[in-house]
Amino acid sequence: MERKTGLILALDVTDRMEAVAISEKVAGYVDAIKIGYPLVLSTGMDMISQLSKFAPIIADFKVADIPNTNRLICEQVFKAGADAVIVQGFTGHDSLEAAVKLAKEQEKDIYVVTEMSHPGALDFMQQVGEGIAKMAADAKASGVVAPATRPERVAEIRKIIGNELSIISPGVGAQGGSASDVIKAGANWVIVGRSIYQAEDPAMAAKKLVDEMKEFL
Ligand code: NUP
Repeated sequence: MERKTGLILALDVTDRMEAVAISEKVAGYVDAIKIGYPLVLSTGMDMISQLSKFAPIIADFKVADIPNTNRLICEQVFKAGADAVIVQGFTGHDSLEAAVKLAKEQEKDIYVVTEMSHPGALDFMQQVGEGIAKMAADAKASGVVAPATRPERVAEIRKIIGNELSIISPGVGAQGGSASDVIKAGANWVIVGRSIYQAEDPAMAAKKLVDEMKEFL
């Protein structure tokens, strides 16, 4: 994924026409569009190829299975036209390696969730976040997903993974995180959903975020 703006749209709407309309409006401000279960379950997998004409597509399916099933899932998602898949890291090295191997064969990307951005991530996930980050680096994943709600954790994770891997970071806006703060802490991209797609003017909301991050990229 090429970094031009540092912004990834999280398109968690459930209506096909709305998804296309928002993508059209913000395409000039985003480096990728992240879609997940809300949109794909309501509209179908062909939504991926339909939106891929606006920007590269990151499929946020948080894949979390045994190696063989991880590989089978990623195969289908890439076949549908996605450029990247988000997988969970807590399933361990072999599950991750199966996804990364397939992605490399197809010149696609795998992003690994280290610890999530919501408060409940402190219950279990945070304790293993650093180990997952190290595993993602060892497996040569393209990058990790780390929380904009905790820029200090993003800075920690950056130290562990070095500069080979990217950090894509959700939690800006609706979840309370700041785009410029997390970019300063070491994220390469922010992932933003509601603050853009629920805004009266999504293009303006996206532009504001891009302008805010510009000097720190
Ligand atoms: O830790 C994570 N936090 C998170 O919010 C990992 C994610 N993949 N996400 C996703 O990012 C979440 O599912 C949603 O699609 C997006 C954030 O959306 P919003 O809070 O900006 O609306």
